[in-house]
Amino acid sequence: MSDNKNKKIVILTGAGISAESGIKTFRDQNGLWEDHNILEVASPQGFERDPELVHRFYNMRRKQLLSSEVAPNEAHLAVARLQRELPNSEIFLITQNVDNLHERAGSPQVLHMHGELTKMRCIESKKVFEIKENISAHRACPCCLKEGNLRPHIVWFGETPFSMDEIYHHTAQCDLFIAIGTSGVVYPAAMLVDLARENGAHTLEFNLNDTQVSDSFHQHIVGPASQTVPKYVEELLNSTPHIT
Ligand code: BV8
Repeated sequence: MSDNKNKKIVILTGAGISAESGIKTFRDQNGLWEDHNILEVASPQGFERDPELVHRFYNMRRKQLLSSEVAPNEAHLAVARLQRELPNSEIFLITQNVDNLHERAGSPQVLHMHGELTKMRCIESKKVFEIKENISAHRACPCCLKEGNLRPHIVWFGETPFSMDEIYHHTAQCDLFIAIGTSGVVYPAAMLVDLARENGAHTLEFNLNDTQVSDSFHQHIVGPASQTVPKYVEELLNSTPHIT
């Protein structure tokens, strides 16, 4: 990473960054997919087949997220601190997570490539609405007043993630690509490290253990994100001169 130009950094987070906030990951022990058939609750076909089941799946997760038991952890706070304090840098935060913990930690910019738990959208108009309470399939949509037209504003399997052009643009331009708490199982997020590396970026993976894409990373920092990420951010901030 040369020092005489703005450092371009892309950070990609997954469920592992929210694990220590009490939010279940997908594929770990007692993860979300252990209790649910993925395609029943996280696919358009599943929603078509049983919208009530899918609404219940997201209502349960939204209720937990908005309860007092869940808050951003030290890893979310460290990412927000880096975004705010690292001089002469452009940091672009992409999350696969549908929780709002990066925003609540104070991150000034967050791109939710897989959508957001606190949002719903109209199937017809595509209008997006903030939502805090439980939704049922009989709820009339606020824009067309039709029952059954509201769906979670979530990217399901087989659907195209949001803002892929912007994601590819930043990833292909960055000097440093950091992945925090993702298993590297889900595409196209899992291939972003290869795009960054092909374009000369240094690549760094934070995880509890090896993942399916660990071989694509130059560097690994192993351990719980709430400990490893703040330590790394502190060191990076202390080692970065303020180029005036
Ligand atoms: C697409 C929203 C085309 C839902 C999610 C065959 C058939 C059909 C499709 C496919 C196929 N093969 C491949 C595909 C594509 C498919 C896919 O990848 N399937 C996988 C399962 C093989 N992908 C898609 O369908 C995507 N769309 O491909 O469209 C396209 C392609 C390119 C360009 C344009 C269009 C859509 C995928 C999005 C699906 N929706 N989420 C919801 O949340 O309910 S995916 C879901 O998995 C979450 O978003 C989650 O974020 C994501 C990835 O999981 P992770 O975040 O990595 O979480 P995971 O539990 O897996 O891992 C946690 C990690 O954290 C672990 O490594 C663990 O060690 C670590 N960890 C745990 N604790 C800690 C920790 N690390 C540090 N500290 C800790 N304390």
